[in-house]
Amino acid sequence: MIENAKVELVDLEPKSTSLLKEVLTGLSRSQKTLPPKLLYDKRGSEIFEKICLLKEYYPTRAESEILKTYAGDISRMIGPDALIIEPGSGAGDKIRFLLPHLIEPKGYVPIEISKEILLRMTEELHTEFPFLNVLPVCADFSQEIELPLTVDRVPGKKVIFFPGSTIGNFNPQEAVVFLRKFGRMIGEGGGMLIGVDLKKDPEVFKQAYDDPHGVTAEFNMNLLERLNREAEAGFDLQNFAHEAFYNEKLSRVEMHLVSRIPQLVRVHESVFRFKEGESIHTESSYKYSVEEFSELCAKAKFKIKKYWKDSQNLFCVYYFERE
Ligand code: AVI
Repeated sequence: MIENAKVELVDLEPKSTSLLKEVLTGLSRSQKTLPPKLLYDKRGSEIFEKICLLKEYYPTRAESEILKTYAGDISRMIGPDALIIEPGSGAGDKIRFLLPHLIEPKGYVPIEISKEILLRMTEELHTEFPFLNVLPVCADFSQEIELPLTVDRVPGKKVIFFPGSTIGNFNPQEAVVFLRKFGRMIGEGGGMLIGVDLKKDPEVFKQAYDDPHGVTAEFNMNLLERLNREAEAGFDLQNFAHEAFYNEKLSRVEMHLVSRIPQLVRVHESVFRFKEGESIHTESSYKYSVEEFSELCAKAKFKIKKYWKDSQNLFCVYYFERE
């Protein structure tokens, strides 16, 4: 336990895996890849916040519209006495739409890797919702997390809140494994409120992931700057370009960094050869129809109860219960 003036949080001490090892492994593959989580260093997270404000990046707007419009209905589906658990809560922007509508919630458990962000949002919530029991947990939600006893023993139905279509950044097999982890965390009868992007006209994806303002390009290129700093790499940013497209066959938007020229790039003690046009795959963002996503969740023993779409049918928020 760590004591702060007002806030008491449970620190599960997130372990940092070796960035260099992950980078060398990814760049050694025939299709060079880098783990998407590396996009989110401090600057990457700031650029991502800018992406969320872009007119072209509809998911944030559409999901917020759903949560605002249907907060009452969603809260009735969740029911009374729920303990809401939000893995990767960040600044907790989206839970704020629901908090005033939840029926006598037992508490809110934000799980966040950044202690600084977690402490700040917990203090803000204490001020905005003085009667809400906030139980912050500092942990990396991508790892297996066992809820601390102080949280696990809180009576009431456990409900995962996982907005933002973050589940789309896992491939479908990984997503099932991940959802099963959530299932173990909440137990039988627990709930899951999850926001997921819908399939649509690929041109809409192109605008959202290769925006005309160049913000997404900056987000992707920042990864190379990070490697230059943190992995002793020698990427010349001028020699790479951001690319994003919808892979219809795999139902996913792919982000790549494409080599503009044939070149050799040093990373620590290794050297990697790039042909002209060869790419590093940096992120996939899977898109699902309601039927496909419900089937995926069924593999993790989640049964669909209800779903809500925004007025333009761009995005979907689902409520599931664990069988
Ligand atoms: C965080 N994640 C759900 C975003 C997405 O849409 O896949 C990340 C992102 N990448 C480019 N733009 C936004």
